[in-house]
Amino acid sequence: MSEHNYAAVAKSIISILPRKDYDDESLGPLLVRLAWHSCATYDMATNTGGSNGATMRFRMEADDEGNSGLETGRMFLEPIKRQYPWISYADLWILAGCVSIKALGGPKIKWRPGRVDFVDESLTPPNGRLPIASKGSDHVRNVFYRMGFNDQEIVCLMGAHNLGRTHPNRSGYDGPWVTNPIKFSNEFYKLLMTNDWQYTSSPTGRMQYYNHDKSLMMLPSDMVLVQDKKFRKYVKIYALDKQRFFNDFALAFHKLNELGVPRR
Ligand code: DDH
Repeated sequence: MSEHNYAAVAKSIISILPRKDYDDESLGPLLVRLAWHSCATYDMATNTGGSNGATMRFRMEADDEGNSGLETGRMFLEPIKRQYPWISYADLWILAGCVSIKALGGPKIKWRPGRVDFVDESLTPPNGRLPIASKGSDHVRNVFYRMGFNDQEIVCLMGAHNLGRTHPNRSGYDGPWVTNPIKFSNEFYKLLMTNDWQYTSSPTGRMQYYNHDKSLMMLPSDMVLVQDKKFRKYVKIYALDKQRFFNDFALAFHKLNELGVPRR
């Protein structure tokens, strides 16, 4: 084991999560998305991208349209990085995501240190590898198959949309997915199975799904999970069995955050 005290870093991250002046009063969902997007550039065929390198520090990746808003997440972690300068950004961002999922009532995610921060900016993966919310099942499959995931893992990972919300000033979409966006649960799947969804324009003109009183939303890419028969099977399973969702999610999120990380 390394002499570095990662448990202390985790504790410090937990201490900054509650925030009265931010969204639903927790930074957790934003930090989960930061961890996800630092992994989601992975390409199995070339073994490039992924969380190793923390390449979102570099302008090109930071400016990828899909990463809009994540500078705020990185900024909130700066005091932690200053407190523990020995931890790499790459490890810190993933640790923050894992710790946030647990702190918001989700499963414990296995996490291992060892990611490094690339100095060479040319190792930044190309833009355009992140999923696009307006696209259909082919696109969703292409993105996740590129990372090495199967249909069950896709549906399971998308369950992270039990947390947080979309922001008109970031993605252009509007609203949270579930009634309590700072509690990890399987409500997302239960809601997907209802027929309460209207395809309507958000205030910024983005087409999305709202429920009857517009208090909840789904992205077109979320709705794909019930429109596509092969995906829908897993939505049903996770809607009915919260424990199975938690167990599968812990495995899939761990797999996600190990993609492209060199291990002996
Ligand atoms: Fe997501 N996501 N996501 N997402 N995501 C957004 C927010 C959050 C897509 C689009 C969006 C995953 C998959 C997809 C989280 C976690 C995960 C927003 C809103 C959009 C748009 C951003 C904003 O306006 O602030 C698309 C498309 C996909 C897809 O794969 C097809 C996955 C797999 C995860 C994961 O963590 C494993 C979280 C958490 C949020 C809430 C962020 C917040 O600030 O709150």
